[in-house]
Amino acid sequence: MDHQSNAGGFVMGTANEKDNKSTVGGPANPTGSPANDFTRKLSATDELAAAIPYNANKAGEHGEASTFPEEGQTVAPSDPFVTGSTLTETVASPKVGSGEPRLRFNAGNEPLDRVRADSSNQTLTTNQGVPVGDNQNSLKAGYRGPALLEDFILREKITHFDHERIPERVVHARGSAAHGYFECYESLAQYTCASLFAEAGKRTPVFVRFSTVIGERGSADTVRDARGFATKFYTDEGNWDLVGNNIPVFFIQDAIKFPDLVHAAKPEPHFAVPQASTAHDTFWDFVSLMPESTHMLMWLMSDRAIPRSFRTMQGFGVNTFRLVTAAGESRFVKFHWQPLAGTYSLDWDEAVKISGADPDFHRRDLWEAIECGAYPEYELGMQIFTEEQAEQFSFDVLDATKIVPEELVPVKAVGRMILNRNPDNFFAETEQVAFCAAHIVPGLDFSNDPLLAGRIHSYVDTQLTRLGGPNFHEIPINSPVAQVHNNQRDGMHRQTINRGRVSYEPNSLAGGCPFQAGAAGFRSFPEPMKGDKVRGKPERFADHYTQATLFWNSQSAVEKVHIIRAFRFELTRVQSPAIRQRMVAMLENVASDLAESVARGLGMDTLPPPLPKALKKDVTPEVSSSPALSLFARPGDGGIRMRRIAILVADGIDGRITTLHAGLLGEQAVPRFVGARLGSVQTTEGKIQVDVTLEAMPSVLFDALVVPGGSEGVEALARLGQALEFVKEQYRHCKPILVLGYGRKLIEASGIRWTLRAGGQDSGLLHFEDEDIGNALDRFIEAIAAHRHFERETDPPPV
Ligand code: HDE
Repeated sequence: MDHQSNAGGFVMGTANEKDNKSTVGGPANPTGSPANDFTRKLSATDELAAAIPYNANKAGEHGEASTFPEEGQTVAPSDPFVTGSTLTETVASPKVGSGEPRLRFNAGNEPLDRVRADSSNQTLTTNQGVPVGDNQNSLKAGYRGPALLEDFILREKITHFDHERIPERVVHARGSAAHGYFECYESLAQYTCASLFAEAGKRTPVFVRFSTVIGERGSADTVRDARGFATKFYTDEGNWDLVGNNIPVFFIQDAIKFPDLVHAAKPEPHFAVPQASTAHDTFWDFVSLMPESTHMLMWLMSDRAIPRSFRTMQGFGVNTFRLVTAAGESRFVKFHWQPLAGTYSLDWDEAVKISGADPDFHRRDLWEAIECGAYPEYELGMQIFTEEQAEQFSFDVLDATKIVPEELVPVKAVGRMILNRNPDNFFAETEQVAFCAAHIVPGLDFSNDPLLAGRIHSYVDTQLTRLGGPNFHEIPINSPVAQVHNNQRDGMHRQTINRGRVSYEPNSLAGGCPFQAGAAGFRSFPEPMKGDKVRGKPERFADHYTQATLFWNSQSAVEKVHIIRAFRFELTRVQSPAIRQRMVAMLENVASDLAESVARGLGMDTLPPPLPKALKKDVTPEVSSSPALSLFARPGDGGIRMRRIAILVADGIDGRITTLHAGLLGEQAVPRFVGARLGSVQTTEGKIQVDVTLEAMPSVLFDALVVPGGSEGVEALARLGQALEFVKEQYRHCKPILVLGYGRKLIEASGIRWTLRAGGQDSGLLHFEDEDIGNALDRFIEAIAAHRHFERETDPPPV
């Protein structure tokens, strides 16, 4: 026999010898010739190792050649058992499976069906599958005796319960999510080789989580805050997370300031107040010393920060990213989401009251819309531009406090996203989903935005604590639909059972697998780098005000009033006058009318001098106004789907109201009969059932109001304080109100005038006779589609 021996003294068979054996740990009962499976495996393994005599890729890892990485070297084994962990893998059982190894396959990437559980017609068990006979009583020594330590059923149940909570997200703790899909309009191959943009009609599953930033997990939905808009695209080349916000800029320019920002905004540490609000000293102290936050503050004080619904807000990638083609060409890109329902927001007074009436307002709205089949829809847009273009801009595209005005680079619509499935389980999906700014796919890449760099690090890191270790990618909601094959192993809560003994690369013992994809895999854009290693910012980052002014100039008169009021509210809550002064001094650099109005609102008699500017020279912006920055730029499709409409009812109202109710339902709106108590009310034509009560669903939870006719019913409503309050609040929040026949008495009893204070018609206050319901419906639908009727608004409100 001609054996080869290696340094470790092992004696291995050669490829020609089919009956060789390990001399270290041979089979307990060697069978000699003909070769048994064990010896066949040894020699076939050696065959496989011998087929890779050296690492042929090594030379390509260096110099120029490394920019086009080669595919890894592989050899197929002569028999599948060669790369298996064990020869006994063909032994089947209800636990280990079929006994047919699933080669080249990771079952962990199969659809979520694999982990969904339903208990219909099943008995209750412990976590070990043991049927539980009694789920009412713990085990005791006698009926009145002490509970026994041996009660493993009680102890398992309580122990699991004790550990049900996981740490909440450091920021964006409060959120709601849905499944859906993204559909590409056309091939974007000329800009990117990302597979999800490869062809028209291509669909990619998505999971989207919307969130507030500052509030804790149980905080209210309608607080003033930026909203997270994070989308996980389960592409066939891996997961891409577009972790954006509903505001296109951010407070800071460098990741190193993020902990400071969040500490300043979160509840003050000595007494943990206030919850989910920036209206306190530490926040305004910090931002007034950080003038780069001015632009973001303008957005944050606008109605963008109190959206009506997740369905009615835009989303933005914020940071500048890159698109990369198959040929390696790259352009910059900014991502935009546009809601098809249009952009609508709440009124501040309304938002505050909703926080009490229904803290889950946005969560409920998203859930109900999807359950009703009114699937939220958004269009994905891209602003695509070259580095040369970017160099010409008056601002730096690596500065996350700046937008690229649409006048400079238009937004190209590239596809649509539809959210058409609610999660089955909030914790398993919405709470455990782990978004990460570092999750990108071939065809996309990062820019050098220093905020983005910090984000690339932060998101994986935070999950290690929140989700308890490095295997959070295996949690079903996080695992890609693309197959996962690598040599990462072990760690807390590992799910994958990797077959075989190889967990390193290069290898020959697994035929080189899994092998590197080479040029077909992810390749970073080889952006040339120059410059000293420094801590500092480029000059253009020092322009803190030009785009804040651009935003201000682009707002309608109503939006400007709302911004002034928001500053007034927040700064009124600030205890320190010096901080208020500093903020007003900052706003003087944005617009003098803004600063003056805010100062007046704060009772300041004189304006402080403007804050000194960091940038001494003036910047000439490309545009001085950009209509797309107004919330009113996207009124939506004119429909009234999912708008909640209250119809006040009491015994004696005019029965023809049911025709109106049916008409509203026909438009996919959500009309509700609102009465003093549940049960039925008697109309002039029959009975109708009350859906909800004035106390359970107050005015702020509705988008519009109908006051029916019928003298007896209207008189009854006019005697109810809650009904009068209801009407007043609808009016105050500028919502459309349809009044039928005698219902006008309720309007008058509420102190509401039919005409505007400034004179002229109130387009949102409609009166029709009871028999004219057809016309009334048409006009009412138009008024609801217009959302709010701000011409009615005065400060302070008259009713
Ligand atoms: Fe985040 N951010 N962020 N962020 N962020 C997190 O990750 C962070 C930033 C955004 O629904 C955390 O899983 C740093 C900008 C969203 O689960 C954490 C910096 C934008 C979500 C984190 C930023 C965002 C997060 C907390 C500055 C808009 C919620 C929990 C360098 C483009 C995602 C978690 C979800 C969540 C870090 C700035 C959006 C701690 C360090 C700018 C939508 O990793």
